[in-house]
Amino acid sequence: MKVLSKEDKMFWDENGYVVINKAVPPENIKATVGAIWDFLEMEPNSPESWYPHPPRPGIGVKLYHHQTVWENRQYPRVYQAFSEIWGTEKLWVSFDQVSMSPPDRTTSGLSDKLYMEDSSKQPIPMHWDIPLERPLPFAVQGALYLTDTTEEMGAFTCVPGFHHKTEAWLKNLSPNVNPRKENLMSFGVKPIPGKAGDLIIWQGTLPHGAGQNIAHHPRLVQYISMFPEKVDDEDTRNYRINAWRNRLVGGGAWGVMHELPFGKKVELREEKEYALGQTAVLSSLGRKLLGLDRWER
Ligand SMILES: O=C(O)CCC(=O)C(=O)O
Repeated sequence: MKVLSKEDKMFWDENGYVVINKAVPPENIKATVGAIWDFLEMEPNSPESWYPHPPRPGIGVKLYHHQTVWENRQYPRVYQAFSEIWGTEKLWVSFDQVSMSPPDRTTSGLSDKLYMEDSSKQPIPMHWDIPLERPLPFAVQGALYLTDTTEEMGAFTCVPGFHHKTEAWLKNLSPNVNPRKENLMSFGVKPIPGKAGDLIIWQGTLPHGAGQNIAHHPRLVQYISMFPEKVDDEDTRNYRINAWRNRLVGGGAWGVMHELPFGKKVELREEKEYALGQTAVLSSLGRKLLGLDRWER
């Protein structure tokens, strides 16, 4: 049974992103949300606990290998969506982190204005994660909403359709201009709302970021991407298995990038999850998505 309808595929081609509704079931969401709050040592209903001192460096949460995070990665509907986009079943999954963006607090209290013109106000300003040397590579990224997310709640934000123009835009920039420093907001950014359980998948050439949260509830997200397995790359396979088995940080924050020419392996580190966690149990699909078992050839 296909996950992406004909209309979804047309939407993907035209806009550079697509939303997969109910990509994972409510019990997965509940478990992941609980694990994130536990990991952060914060109370979901206690706003005072959301703003620790010293402040968190960003919205990212270094939870990579918890059982529930793996349950979402190995959920068949999530995998099916990526495999339809790539046109192959032989995929590996990235081990990206999760995030928690609390309502934006300025020194004078809760902010109530969405800064649609100033990307620097966003917790993740508009950017590309791919190298911008041409020809641009094909890469896909994904964000699984773990909370119902309105436009004002720090929704994923992108410039729909710009993936068609990125290459030409780069070509026309004068050589002394850094494309990553340009004001991407002027291209017409759009926040993409969604329900808990919705998975947004986007193309790497699409400028994107996390919007500012001016609502009253935190937004929680798990980042998930998949890419064709690296056949015969034993080094990367062992690196991935080690990261999963020992719950190490660094193994896949750039998982998607390992496919790309500039992808480099980040040194794996033992942090909080290493001490706290247990190695996640994988399904037969999960074992293949990690690289523990090989896809049939
Ligand atoms: O959190 C989001 O909505 C955007 C995430 C993002 O910018 C990224 O994964 O590169």
